[in-house]
Amino acid sequence: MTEKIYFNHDGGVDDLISLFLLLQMDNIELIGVGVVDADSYVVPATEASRKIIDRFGHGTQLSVAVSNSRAVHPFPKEWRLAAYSENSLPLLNESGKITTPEASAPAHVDLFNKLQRTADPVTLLFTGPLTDLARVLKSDPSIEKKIKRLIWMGGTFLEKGNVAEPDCDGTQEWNSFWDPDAVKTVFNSSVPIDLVSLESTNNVPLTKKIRQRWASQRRYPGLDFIGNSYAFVPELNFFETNSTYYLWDVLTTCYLFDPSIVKTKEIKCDVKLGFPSGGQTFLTETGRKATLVYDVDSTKFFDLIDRLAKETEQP
Ligand code: AGV
Ligand code: CA
Repeated sequence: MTEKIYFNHDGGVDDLISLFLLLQMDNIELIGVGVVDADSYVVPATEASRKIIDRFGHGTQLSVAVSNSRAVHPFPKEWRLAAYSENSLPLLNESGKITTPEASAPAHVDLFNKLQRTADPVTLLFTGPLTDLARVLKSDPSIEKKIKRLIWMGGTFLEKGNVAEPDCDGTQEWNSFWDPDAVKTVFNSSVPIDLVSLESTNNVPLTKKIRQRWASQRRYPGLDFIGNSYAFVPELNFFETNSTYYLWDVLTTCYLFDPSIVKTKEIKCDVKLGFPSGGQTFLTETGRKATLVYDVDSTKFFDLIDRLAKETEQP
């Protein structure tokens, strides 16, 4: 049976690649897409999403909903700008028009409506902040029963997160830091959660070697799209910097397709609120249950990306 998926992302380079990969998966049915103004500017990120569905969606009929959720802690502008580059890729602009429409409702309402109308429970894939989901759960807690599970790229239980801002203590992961209260609201629900946190994503940095692997296969349009998209962000060279890119969301999306590429364990966790640790996720016996993805078989992972991207079209 195909699994119904609603995808809420925040327009980063790996969010958009995740959308492309989702459209290649034959074991899922994508029922909705929402875009948040977080690690991107939402206008180009939404247009790019619509163009990716047009170009790589194999005729999938979808609309893309724009979120009106706003940051508690905004992302650095330098990172958000990549959405303009993505939206300008010649590969996405060959036809000069966009067919996939923008949804009429804002993203949290679009999600709510789709959950209300569904007969079978839906799996939620979130690769940005949880704000839209928190708003849905607050507006009607009984909607929970329509959610099969949430797969979220966010949080970390390591000592060091990936936020380097003056108003935090450096323990947070960015998607959690953007809106800590939203994480708390979702943790307080009884929705089953799979967390793809920095524990596993730290094992899959973007490297020169992986760029070369994609470049040498650019005759496949899907791998050309992936290689061009990652060209907008820096790889890991000699040491990690604040901008070093990892395959955070792409790992999360591939885990949905094939959980055998990762290792998981059951945990109990909570999230801190307020200054200076707001957004820090931590383990506690009194916390909520979650499944933590903490390791990945990188060979299987990169092979899977190739396989999905090559199936879309032969050169
Ligand atoms: O914390 C990881 C999340 C993922 O959803 N994002 C990027 C991925 O889309 C935020 C982020 C952390 N470090 C970054 C980020 C960086 N160096 N560049 C861009 N975004
Ligand atoms: Ca993201």
